[in-house]
Amino acid sequence: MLKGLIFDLDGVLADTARLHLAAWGSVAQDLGITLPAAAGDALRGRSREESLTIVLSYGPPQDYAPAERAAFAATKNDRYRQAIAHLTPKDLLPGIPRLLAQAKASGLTMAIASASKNAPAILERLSIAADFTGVVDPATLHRGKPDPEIFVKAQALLGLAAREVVSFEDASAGVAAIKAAGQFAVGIGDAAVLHQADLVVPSTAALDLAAIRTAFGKSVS
Ligand code: B16
Ligand code: MG
Repeated sequence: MLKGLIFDLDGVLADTARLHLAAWGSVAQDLGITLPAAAGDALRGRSREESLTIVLSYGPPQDYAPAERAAFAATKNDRYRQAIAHLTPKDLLPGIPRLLAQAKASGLTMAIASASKNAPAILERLSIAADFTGVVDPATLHRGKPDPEIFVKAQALLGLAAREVVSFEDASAGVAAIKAAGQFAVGIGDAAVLHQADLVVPSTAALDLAAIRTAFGKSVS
């Protein structure tokens, strides 16, 4: 029986993936690196440290000292935080307010499984922090997505079993993490990229709790 929903944040609840990309793009520009179009997908769902490695891989090979890398990551985060300071509830992606309302009305409990250390601040800006029973602290994780750890921890925060939750992701690494956790995965985006998901919708506007329940019911019966 479906008892809980677990959400990735960036690219699922809010369109912050473009803000991450813009902040990395400006840091890359400072370093004389131009990010290719593929960078958007490559950076989706990756931790800040992993993202920096990906950004630097688009430039000429160079050995940066740990302090330099930390400074690049801090600059990116400063610029990203300036961008998220302007978020309001209007920045929730289409279909998300309705889905959260449907979930609350039917008594489902909800948690956040975001790799972002800025997730609590973003939830406050979007005025949805109170909707979630738990937010996994990414600082406690040993491994990032596609490792299942973050989704297993989110499920534990809800006190539920894998077969009682549905998890939502926009990144292929995130969908892989959900499946490795043994949970039902709803992918949001390109079905070819998110082929491991149990159900894929092209955008958040197409999310509907009744349709998700139907697909979930078939998977557990
Ligand atoms: P921060 P998600 C991820 O969030 C983003 O998709 C990814 O682009 C970002 O690098 C990562 O969070 C870390 O974010 O630098 O704010 O700690 O998609 O897992 O909600
Ligand atoms: Mg995401």
